Amino acid sequence: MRRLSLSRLLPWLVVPTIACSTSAPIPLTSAGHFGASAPGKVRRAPCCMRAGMLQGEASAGVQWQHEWARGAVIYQLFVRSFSDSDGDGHGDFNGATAKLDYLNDGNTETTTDLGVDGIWLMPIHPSPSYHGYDVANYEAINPQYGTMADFERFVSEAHKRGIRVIMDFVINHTSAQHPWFLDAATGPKARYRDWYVWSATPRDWVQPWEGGKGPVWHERNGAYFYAAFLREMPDLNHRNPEVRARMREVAGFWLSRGIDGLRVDGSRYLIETGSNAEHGGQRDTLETHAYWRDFSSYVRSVKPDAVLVGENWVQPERAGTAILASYYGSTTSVAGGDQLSMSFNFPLSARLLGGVKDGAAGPIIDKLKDMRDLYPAGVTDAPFLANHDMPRIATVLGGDRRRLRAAAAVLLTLPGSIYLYYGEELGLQDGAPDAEDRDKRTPMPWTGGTTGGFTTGSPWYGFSPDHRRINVASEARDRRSLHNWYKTLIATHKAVRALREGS
Ligand SMILES: [Ca+2]
Ligand SMILES: [Ca+2]
Repeated sequence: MRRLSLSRLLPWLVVPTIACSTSAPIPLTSAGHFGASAPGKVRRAPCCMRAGMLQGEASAGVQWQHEWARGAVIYQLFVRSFSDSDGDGHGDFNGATAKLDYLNDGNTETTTDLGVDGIWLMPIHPSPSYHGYDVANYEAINPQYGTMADFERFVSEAHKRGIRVIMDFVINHTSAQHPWFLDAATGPKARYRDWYVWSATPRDWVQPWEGGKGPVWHERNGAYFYAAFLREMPDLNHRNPEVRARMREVAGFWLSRGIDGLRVDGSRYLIETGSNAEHGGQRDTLETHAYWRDFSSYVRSVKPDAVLVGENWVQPERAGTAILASYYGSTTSVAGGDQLSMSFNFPLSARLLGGVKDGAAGPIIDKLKDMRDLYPAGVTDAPFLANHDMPRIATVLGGDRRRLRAAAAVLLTLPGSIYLYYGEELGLQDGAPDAEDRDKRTPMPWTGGTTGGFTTGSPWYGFSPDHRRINVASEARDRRSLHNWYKTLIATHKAVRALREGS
């Protein structure tokens, strides 16, 4: 086991606002994996994980082959807000394809591109919402984003440049407009009735997260359906073998079209067994872990080099990290974990933001220690600063360039698959403070012009403030811009094996 000292690493990168409060080394295993014991040896884990392992250990599966993901830099892209090719004001696949060279031109000699290794596409399917997290047809492309041929060309052009493409897989629930739900809601004898979760009587459960107060049982035609998030997003019944088979089919449909991985939305909430208040049964259930073990085994069987990235949104404390650890599952029969191959590191994100804001590395180091103690050996982490559901980092840090540079430097020296949120590399802020989610998802400013080089028409939503200064064209020209700092950090991350692999 080699040792990597964060306090030695950071000054080398000239991080101006971080003051290390401790010089304690962060032990990592030789391949930069978290966990101090040998691969294959199961470390401390929550009881739900150990119980789940018994079943997983019985069936040795196909191994993951996604070594590419370790140290990869992946760019979260909202198609609607990235680039519009036809002037209707909504970003689309042809627009995104035209901008691929900005992300990675596939030529290692050039320094004009960001140099990312992958893209995470937020939902791309037909949906009644602008964001698409309520899918109305899992095997089609949102017509506002283009055609299936446009999508396939995007993936093929990305692959030509060495960019992998991960897509959002919204599996916990469908849209209330999905034909399955429209049928299910007609009555108890409907063909798709059992594809959703029904109760003849109302129940007083609430949303299963900290501070969750919203109701989750909603009346429709004299019965009550379960929806963890919103009435418009009814939960699928993943206990139903037909639903399980159908969602595997959906995953296979996209993996066979070149998709390199799935980002699974709401992955803690798949199968509910009782009220959260009384039984903790609306999240992290044994049944949910068993589901991911089965699903993971299926994905490995059809595309072993794919990744499964979980949105397990947990609290920043050590207990939250223990929950993330449990979603890797067992590493005994499957190296890297027999459930989700990684989870977004929400606890670390909170510590990164807090640490950079306060100029203190201690909370970050403490979290890295939690991970070392709790993660199974040999797994890959998925660190990030912020995503589409969180205030943008530039907003949190009040646009402070020194702190933004520090945040980027810490992020891009962490081991794991590193996720950037589009516009983060520019210092893009939210459209309005404390405003609605759309303000976290504003159009990408390519230039300082009225339509920002995003569209020739009228953008579907307003730009974030100051886009005449904060845009790709002007930052590309400025040697000292945040954009150029990101490019330098990504290039360094790729060139230095110790940064890429953490050892
Ligand atoms: Ca368009
Ligand atoms: Ca569910």
